[in-house]
Amino acid sequence: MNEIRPIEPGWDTLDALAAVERKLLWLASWMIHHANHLRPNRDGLKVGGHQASCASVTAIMTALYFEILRPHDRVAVKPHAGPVLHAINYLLGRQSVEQMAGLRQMGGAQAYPSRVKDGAEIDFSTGSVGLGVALTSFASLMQDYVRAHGFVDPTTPRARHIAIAGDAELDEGNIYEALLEGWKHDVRDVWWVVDYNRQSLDSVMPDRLFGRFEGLFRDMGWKVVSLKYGKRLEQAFRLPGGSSLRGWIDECPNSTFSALTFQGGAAWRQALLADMGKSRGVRALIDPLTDDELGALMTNLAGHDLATLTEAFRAATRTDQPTCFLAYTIKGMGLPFAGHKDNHAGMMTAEQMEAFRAQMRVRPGHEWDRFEGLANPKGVERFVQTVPFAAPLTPRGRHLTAPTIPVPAKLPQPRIIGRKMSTQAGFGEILSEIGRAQGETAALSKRIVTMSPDVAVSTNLGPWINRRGVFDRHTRDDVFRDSKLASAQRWGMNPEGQHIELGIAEQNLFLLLGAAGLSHDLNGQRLLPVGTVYDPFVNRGHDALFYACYQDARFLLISTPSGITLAPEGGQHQATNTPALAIVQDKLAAFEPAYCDELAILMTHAFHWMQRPEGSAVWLRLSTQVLRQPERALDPAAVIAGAHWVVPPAAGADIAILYQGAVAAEAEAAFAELRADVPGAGLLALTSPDRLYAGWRAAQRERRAGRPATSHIETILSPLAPGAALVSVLDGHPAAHAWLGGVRGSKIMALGPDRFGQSGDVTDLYREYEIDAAAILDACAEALLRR
Ligand SMILES: Cc1ncc(C[n+]2csc(CCOP(=O)(O)OP(=O)(O)O)c2C)c(N)n1
Ligand SMILES: [Mg+2]
Repeated sequence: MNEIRPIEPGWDTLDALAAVERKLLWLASWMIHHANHLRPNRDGLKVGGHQASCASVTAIMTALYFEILRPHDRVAVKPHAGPVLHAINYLLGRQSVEQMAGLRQMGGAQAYPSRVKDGAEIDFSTGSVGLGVALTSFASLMQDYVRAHGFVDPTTPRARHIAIAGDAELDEGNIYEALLEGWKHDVRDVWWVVDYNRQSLDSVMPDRLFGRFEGLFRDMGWKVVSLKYGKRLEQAFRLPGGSSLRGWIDECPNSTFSALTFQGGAAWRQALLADMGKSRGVRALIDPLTDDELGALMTNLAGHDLATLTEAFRAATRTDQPTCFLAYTIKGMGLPFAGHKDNHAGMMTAEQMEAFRAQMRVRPGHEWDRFEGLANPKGVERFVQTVPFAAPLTPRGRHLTAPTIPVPAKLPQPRIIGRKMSTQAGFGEILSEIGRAQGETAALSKRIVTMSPDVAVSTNLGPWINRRGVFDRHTRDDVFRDSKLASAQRWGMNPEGQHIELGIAEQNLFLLLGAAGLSHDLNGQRLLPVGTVYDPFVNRGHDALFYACYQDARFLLISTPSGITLAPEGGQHQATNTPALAIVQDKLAAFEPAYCDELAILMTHAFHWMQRPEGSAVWLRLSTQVLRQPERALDPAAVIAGAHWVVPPAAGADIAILYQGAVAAEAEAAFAELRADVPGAGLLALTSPDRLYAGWRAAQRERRAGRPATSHIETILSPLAPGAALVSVLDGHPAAHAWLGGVRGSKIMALGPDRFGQSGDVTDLYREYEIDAAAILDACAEALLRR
């Protein structure tokens, strides 16, 4: 099965791979050493880096990148192996010495691979362990999606989606959520290659864990390929005494194996002879070997054996079943702290590095040279140029592009004016109208893909789904419909469907939004993903949301219903922190409309903004609060910028009421009374404290740079008297508004629930949490008095 190809007389591909592996081990170690010891350190902080983690996975990455991968494959590399990835790209001519020498320095290579900061050679950012691994499964699902919808030329080769994972990543719960979801969707073209060094950050893993992983993966329909021993050990096992040796290693506790690895050949000999010196054939196996040779034999695990690795990867030709390779490795392999339980952040000392340099035959001053110290540098150079992965995916790197999908100036809209309806219902109706795919919206409609973690119907995605169908690679009938049982919801699945239904796992929603939101870049096909989730459970998936934003994925998040307005549902379902979260999350433009006319403007904007190079993902926080929809003319630019006057203040007015979202009616009621006393007062609708704050900060930066700039919030508050009182209200923590007082030095009374909610009706809860009209009026009175 193995295809060891001669390159030149006496030299074949395995020799070349071994040379590359050696070079990568040196470069990754040197990069980290350089960052920590050879650069000026201005703040005295540890720079850090993971030489042992890199050494653990170097052979695996060598085999993959220099033999197995094809340019269209997509890889998530475990975060702490970033330096190996940079070294690989360097050997392939796609990374600079400056970047590597700047590892963990501003402007240099990032600590952990970053799509955005490290540029176009990185397929997936990693850093929060477990997420990059799971993302490969969702990215593969989205590959199937774009192909099933006919967006991709079917002759384009399918990408394998590969995660190179640390074994401790398998402790993360999101891995198992992703495995289950992957099973449901019958994912394929996925490989997870586990660097099975049986060490995490703190220590050696318990032995009891082994065997669990294999069973778990198999239960989820995966093929598991356990790669335990390298060729030399396998050969020794076949000799007399070999079966005893194998039995001994198989039984050896992880911590003993690690400790012996660290201690080296003499310790191995002592342990082996103590345990099986009398077993037939064992001495004949061991005695002829020097200590070094014995140490090398005992640590000849498959994850460091290029022949075993390439053979196993090449043999995995089935694409229809995801495959997990459990490749046994030693953390720190080839370095002085190999196997030591404390080696995670361990770093070679200057003396150890010098010894390592001598071993690698690297001359001082030539540390960054590509092929320095190799026996056959020219041969390796030629080999590197011919590996399949060396063919660039695009001339600009691995990030693809896709044209923008035209968005009509105005989305088709249901009749809204005069009706009593909520923003959540409005969202469902607008999306349903888009789903008709008539005229100008046809193109937009085709590229929208919705997704929800088991809350599609209760977040009003139902009408859209009825029009566009549920996605599945296989056609599955809707049993209720076929049996003529009444249901408002069609649930037949087919490859043309445009809704992806997930189980209740919010991390999966955000990972899928992340994968779908990178489709333009990964598949060269733009999608407009729309995900719905209950607002409080944004918290449940927040790390994955943060992760999706960090990768600059583009999607529309709808969180609904929200706040204590969920009244009877009680405190666990009432998130008050999300409006503040919306402000502080980068690469996510967040809005909270109160009325459906604002919502329509914001949805149109979202489909634009998601596609703009300078844009971002968009978040709309919606509500089930029913409000009578006004007839009025809105300035879309103001709604998008974050605030518009419902009733503009008189010039020099002393007070304004500001509201956000579902509490609009309370603000209006309070305002009507306030106006009787203070005729010039203003009523301001806040559609996005997030955009207002971002705009204010941007204007401040401009002004500091000496350029004139005025932000929307400064402009819109400018008719008020200097120091005018602001009374603001939202169904969320008032910290989201507190900053508004700083814009013009106004007094601000920010109202909003700042304690856990509870069951009740809106009347009781708004009173209890002081966001009803009476509370707003009290705040106005206090604010005016204090002036
Ligand atoms: C979500 C998350 N929690 C904690 C960490 C800190 N951390 C970084 S690496 C690591 C251990 C990783 O062990 P493993 O995946 O086995 O990697 P390896 O042994 O190959 O270094 C931890 C806990 C992290 N990066 N992400
Ligand atoms: Mg590990």
